[in-house]
Amino acid sequence: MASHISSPAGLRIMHLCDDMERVAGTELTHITAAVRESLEPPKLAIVGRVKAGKSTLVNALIGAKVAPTNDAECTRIVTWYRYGMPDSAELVLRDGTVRPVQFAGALPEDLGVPLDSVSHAVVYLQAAALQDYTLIDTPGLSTTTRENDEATRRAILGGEAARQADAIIYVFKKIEKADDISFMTAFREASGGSADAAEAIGVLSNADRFGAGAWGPRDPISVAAETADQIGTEHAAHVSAVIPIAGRMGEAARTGEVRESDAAVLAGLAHLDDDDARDLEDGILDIPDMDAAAISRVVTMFRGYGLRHGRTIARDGAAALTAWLLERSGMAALEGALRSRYVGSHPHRSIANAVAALADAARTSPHRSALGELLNAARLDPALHVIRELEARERLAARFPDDELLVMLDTLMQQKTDRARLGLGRSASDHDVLVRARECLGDARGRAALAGSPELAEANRVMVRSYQLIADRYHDAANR
Ligand SMILES: Nc1nc2c(ncn2[C@@H]2O[C@H](COP(=O)(O)OP(=O)(O)OP(=O)(O)O)[C@@H](O)[C@H]2O)c(=O)[nH]1
Ligand SMILES: [Mg+2]
Repeated sequence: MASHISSPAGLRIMHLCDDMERVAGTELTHITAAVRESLEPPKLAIVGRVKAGKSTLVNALIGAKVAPTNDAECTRIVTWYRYGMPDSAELVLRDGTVRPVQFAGALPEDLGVPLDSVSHAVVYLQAAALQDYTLIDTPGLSTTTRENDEATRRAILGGEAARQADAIIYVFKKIEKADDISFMTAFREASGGSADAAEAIGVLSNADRFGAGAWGPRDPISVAAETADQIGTEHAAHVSAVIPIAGRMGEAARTGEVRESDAAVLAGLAHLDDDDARDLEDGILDIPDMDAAAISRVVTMFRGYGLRHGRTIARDGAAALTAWLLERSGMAALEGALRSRYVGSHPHRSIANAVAALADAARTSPHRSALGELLNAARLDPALHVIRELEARERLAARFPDDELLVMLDTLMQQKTDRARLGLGRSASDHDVLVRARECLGDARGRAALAGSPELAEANRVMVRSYQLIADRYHDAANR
């Protein structure tokens, strides 16, 4: 199976589990299995009625067109998108067997087994978003094919899966229907009603076609925002928020579909008034001196909203047009909401909990001294320094909730590169990183010496090591 843990700390814990199993045999496997599972990113299931725009949203979040989308009913099996390399896929059958399946940018049309024998597919991709959460794309509810509807209910509500999905992204299309609400209620019940498992966030899709549509008198995205607020207020018991999304625009932006030539063609249509632009979309206007195939590609890509509002922006080129699509699509708002609700400090807390659980198990084991050595070595490993940062942060926050060191510790823990941890830009040289790390180290050492409380002293001592570890990483590189 492809490895799906991406953080150095997560990988270090996986190795620790391997090492402890080697020493203690099967005695510890129930603990190590639970620990391994706790390190996995939260699983978010995207559910909703057929053709609501679920797979389009999955692609927009992943930043690649991997989930098939179509105007006809399209997603046939529940598909998990997980972080992993190399890009690959496997089928998990209902009898529990797992078999590899070819993956060349998409799952094959013919899976080689009857569809009804498949529980779900798992696709491994190296996409940054999947480091934070696993996405589960599902066939539409209330579909014309009963089997698909049942497959979704079984996957999301039945036995295993309701517990496996940590939260759902519920995609409403237009106004919510009674079915939508009953499905969310069923999910909440199937997950045992526990607050964590029953989380749901709503997405109101097709925002670019709301109200009277892209060519109507009001901006459809504003109309969608109002409707999203109404649904959110009315169904606050079921969804924590409802966010309006133009998923197709988000998908085009995030997957880098817009070429410089597309921007040029769209900009070439800027002189048309809205009526003519609309006629062009409806195929009843020809523009003789422009390439018909290029126009057709652009009209299909920017259907409606982009064609009406994007033509002037297109003059600034593909990058500007992509940034505009992204902004109008609402994707950033959705990603922010997912991050704050489901990612947060989760990785560090689960790392700390994992070590605590393994230490507990080791204490009562006949192999405790050998296991204790493995644990100690792991605790001293730079990859797990983040646990010390988290513990120092929690102790400090309990006593001084507004202390400015908390922000510095958060930056150290949450940023993914050393440059960002030090507040430096991406263009900073290795030498700059080394100099800055040493400055920060000196400051932290000074504060530790003068600290007026044990919590402050400890937080600063932990930060001394944090900056020392960064300096060590850059010492050789900077002197080369
Ligand atoms: N204009 C517009 N079209 C969208 C949007 N989201 C999806 N679409 C289009 O709607 C069609 C259906 O989208 P899908 O993502 O396949 O819908 P789905 O919910 O996954 O459908 P099933 O898997 O069959 O249930 C596709 O042609 C998409 O391009 C959107 O926000 N705006
Ligand atoms: Mg789909």
